[in-house]
Amino acid sequence: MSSESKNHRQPVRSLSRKQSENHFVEAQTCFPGGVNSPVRAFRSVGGTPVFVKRAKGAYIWDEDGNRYLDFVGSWGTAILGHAHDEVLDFVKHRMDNGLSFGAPTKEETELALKVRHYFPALEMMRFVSSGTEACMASIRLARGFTGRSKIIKFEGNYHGHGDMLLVKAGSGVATFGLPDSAGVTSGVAQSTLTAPYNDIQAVEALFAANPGDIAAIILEPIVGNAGFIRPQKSFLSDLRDLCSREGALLIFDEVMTGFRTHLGGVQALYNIKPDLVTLGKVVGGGMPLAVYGGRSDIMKMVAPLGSVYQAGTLSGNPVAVACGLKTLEVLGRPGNFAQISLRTQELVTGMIDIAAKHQIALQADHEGGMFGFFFTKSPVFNFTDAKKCDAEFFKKVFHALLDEGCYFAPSAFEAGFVSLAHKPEDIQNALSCFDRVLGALK
Ligand code: HOZ
Repeated sequence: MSSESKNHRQPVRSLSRKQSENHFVEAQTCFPGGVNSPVRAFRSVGGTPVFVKRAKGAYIWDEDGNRYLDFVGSWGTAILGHAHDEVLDFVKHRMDNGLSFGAPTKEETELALKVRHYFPALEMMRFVSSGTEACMASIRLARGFTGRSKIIKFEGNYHGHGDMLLVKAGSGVATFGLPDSAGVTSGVAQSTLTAPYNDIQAVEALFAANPGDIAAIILEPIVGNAGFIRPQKSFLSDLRDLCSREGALLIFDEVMTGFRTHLGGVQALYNIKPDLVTLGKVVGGGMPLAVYGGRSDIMKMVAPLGSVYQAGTLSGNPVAVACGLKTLEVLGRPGNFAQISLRTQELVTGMIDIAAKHQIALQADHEGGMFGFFFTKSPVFNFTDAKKCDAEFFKKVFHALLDEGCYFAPSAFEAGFVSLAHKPEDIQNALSCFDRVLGALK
């Protein structure tokens, strides 16, 4: 048993977070809601966000010195665990050569070849700095390539905060129950058509009503931003067939699922070849790096080869590339991904058993190192189903788990993540906490 795990705290009902509270008061004078990304503000669960001082392995520590077993992992980014020694050494070494050049480096190509090894659909690619950028650029490219203007996305799917994608979006938009975002013009929003996830008939109806107008379908091939929702039966292959038939592009947003549900993403799991793909989070290993890419005939339309413009000073940043390179190297070592998957499976099957023991309705699922759970009786196939979950009960469970030293996403509509640093005893500790919490709250 690791010393981190051995020392896992015994249950306490309330942790002091005085320092976090003080920092939160001050942060609110600087940042809207005191945060730089909305879900972090804890608004949907109430209370004070945990102000993180440091993180190592499967744990984070707050400014009050409390330690938490982390199932957020920087929203999936920290797949090796936090501050992995080999990654840190490699990144520090790279930093000695400079932080940003705004010019090409050989390491960018090394990383691109690694990405293509796992994701052969990315025949050519571009590095950008965030998943938002990757998705925005992929939509512009799909429109440029097809000469069509409309896109289809799914309710509760989140593809970053580009205007055209903030329509019936997931993540913070779903968490806070916002209809859509103010500031997105109706002209822009009108070009975004939406359908319920897992509903191929609804998508077919959109194509029938908009003949020759639809440039692309973009989706999370396993949803993480409305909680964890799996594609049913032939949904992904039906979308593939439909796009091919209609001359529209199929875009898999694997920012969350890439290298996370499978080393080759959901496209490898379900054996589907999308036309364009977006990646983020794991690919940068904790540094701001994301990717979009796909068929080379499409990617050749990107400037300077073609007429679709996209650029960025920090694109392909050398420190971020180094972090991504080492992260993927460690992740790809024999047995590592299987270990993450096994820990995740142990967690989720344990949660299901515990909920059953306490007669609490729970739907939970997992793939690779990603998981999700809803407090609801019925299976969840789309965002409408997800919204039927008991969000009030979730809040109580969330806070009780936090007080037990387990940090889960502060939203009923976000996925959770397990890393290589999570040991069997960490999972057992988390399950003991879950058992105590459900026992106390039922
Ligand atoms: N959009 C992220 C979760 N799906 C949250 C980002 C953050 O708060 O860091």
